[in-house]
Amino acid sequence: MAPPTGKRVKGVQIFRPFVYGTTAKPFDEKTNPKPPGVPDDHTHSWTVFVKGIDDVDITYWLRRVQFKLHESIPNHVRMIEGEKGKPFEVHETGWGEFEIAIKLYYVPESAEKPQTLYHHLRLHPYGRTEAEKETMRLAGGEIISWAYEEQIFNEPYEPFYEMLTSGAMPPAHPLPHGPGGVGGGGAASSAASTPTQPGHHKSNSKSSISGGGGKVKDKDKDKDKEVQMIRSEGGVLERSAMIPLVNRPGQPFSRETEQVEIKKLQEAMVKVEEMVKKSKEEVQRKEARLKELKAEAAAAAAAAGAPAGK
Ligand code: SLL
Repeated sequence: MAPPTGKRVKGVQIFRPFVYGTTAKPFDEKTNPKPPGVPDDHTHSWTVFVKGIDDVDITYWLRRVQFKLHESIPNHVRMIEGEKGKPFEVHETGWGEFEIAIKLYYVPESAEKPQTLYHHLRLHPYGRTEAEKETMRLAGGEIISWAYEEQIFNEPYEPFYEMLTSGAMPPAHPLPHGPGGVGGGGAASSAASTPTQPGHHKSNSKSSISGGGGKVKDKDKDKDKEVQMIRSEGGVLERSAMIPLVNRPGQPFSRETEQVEIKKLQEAMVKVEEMVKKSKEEVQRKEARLKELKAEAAAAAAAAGAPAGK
């Protein structure tokens, strides 16, 4: 690998959201028939993947991904090369759950060493409670186990910083089948009713955004407006650090989810505080009782007239 050129951009951290995980489905004659050639003991089809949030392209920072599967699987080490706008993924069939090692190889310009994540393939409903498992069972038999993650690039080299921060743009043409580039009020307003269509991006519009915060810093006001409208629907810009505002089917990681989680944490904190308060009161009651008992014992000893310590 050629050594990276240029200096590091001091004091800058760029992060890029991504999602990884597994999706599994039991074989079923009607909903998921077993393809010919699949061994009898295989019960599920499953996929393991790494992809951009909202399906945006991430191959400008992630070059390839190695998935290390269970050794019982033929060719259990799979290297997947990045293809622009497509997830890194492996489709398989099998009967058992296991830990998958997911090794991320970055673009050479980043000069980053590969990094490994671990993910447990789930085939069966899981959760802390029976109710959680039941919810999964009801979801059409599909078992999803996905994680949101943020890749942080600390003080990137200048050329890589350019790659990371230039060219933020809408992820899709706002008109489903419209020809030409993005632009014009009509296109922008239809974007509001047509959420992002990954893989259909043709535009060269050059809205750039700051990697750290995800704010538009373009001079072109019309483009800004268009970007804002797409954002307001929860879609994210390509080459950005944005997180969708709202959930859509198959896209559970958003500000909306974050708010729900924050609310759950706040409620849990209130509960914990109540429990701590009750425990403290209980300790106080017990201490008071202990004091009483000690006083009673001392009084009894004094009444018996026994000399202390004998
Ligand atoms: C278990 N420790 O016992 C795990 C191992 C292995 C899963 C699970 C084989 C697929 C194939 C397969 O599903 N292995 O033969 O291609 O649950």
